[in-house]
Amino acid sequence: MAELQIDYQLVDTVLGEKHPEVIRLNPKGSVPVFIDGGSDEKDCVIWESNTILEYLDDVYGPGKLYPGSAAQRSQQRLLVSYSDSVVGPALRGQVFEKRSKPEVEWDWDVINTSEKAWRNCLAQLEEWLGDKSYFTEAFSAAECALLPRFGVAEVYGATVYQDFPQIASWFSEMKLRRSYLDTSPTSFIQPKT
Ligand SMILES: N[C@@H](CCC(=O)N[C@@H](CS)C(=O)NCC(=O)O)C(=O)O
Repeated sequence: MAELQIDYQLVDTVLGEKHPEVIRLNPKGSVPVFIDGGSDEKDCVIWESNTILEYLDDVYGPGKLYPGSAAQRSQQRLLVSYSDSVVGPALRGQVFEKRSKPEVEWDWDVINTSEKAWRNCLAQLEEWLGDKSYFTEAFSAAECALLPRFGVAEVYGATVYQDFPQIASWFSEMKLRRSYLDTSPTSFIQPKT
């Protein structure tokens, strides 16, 4: 939404507690849940991030999040799916471990397993990116899906740069985008003591 410069209202959920509206609106109980109240019909409620991206592109920026040919758009959809089903789960172990316990109690086996899975993702992404500035010909939903993962990786101390020069240069460029500056996480969520 920041990328498309759409006004939006964020409703935060408390870590570890399901917001009653999330339970009511989403049978999976996951976030994000997106509500577009500006539609002519009734409110549009969407609860999968890939479907949210496609809806935003359809309604607010035709071709801005999914630009290019059918082949390019299919690559963008594959990258969004990879971000959701492989990259997110790879990082989850270390993020959940670090935010749920004080540092002295961290289980380094969990963190190291997650770090290894994340580095495998970085190696795969490095190959797909090659020497391009974006994963496909232009900035797209692929960047929108992947960049928040990198923001989270960075604040939780996962590898972001080492050994992956193409990804390092892509990320340092992407970090300058207004939408990234406005939405990226700036601090690690501390466990409750
Ligand atoms: N495929 C879903 C994944 C969403 C997801 O895993 N959300 C996590 C937070 S990042 C969540 O809601 N976890 C809490 C839960 O599932 O109870 C999407 O893309 O929206």
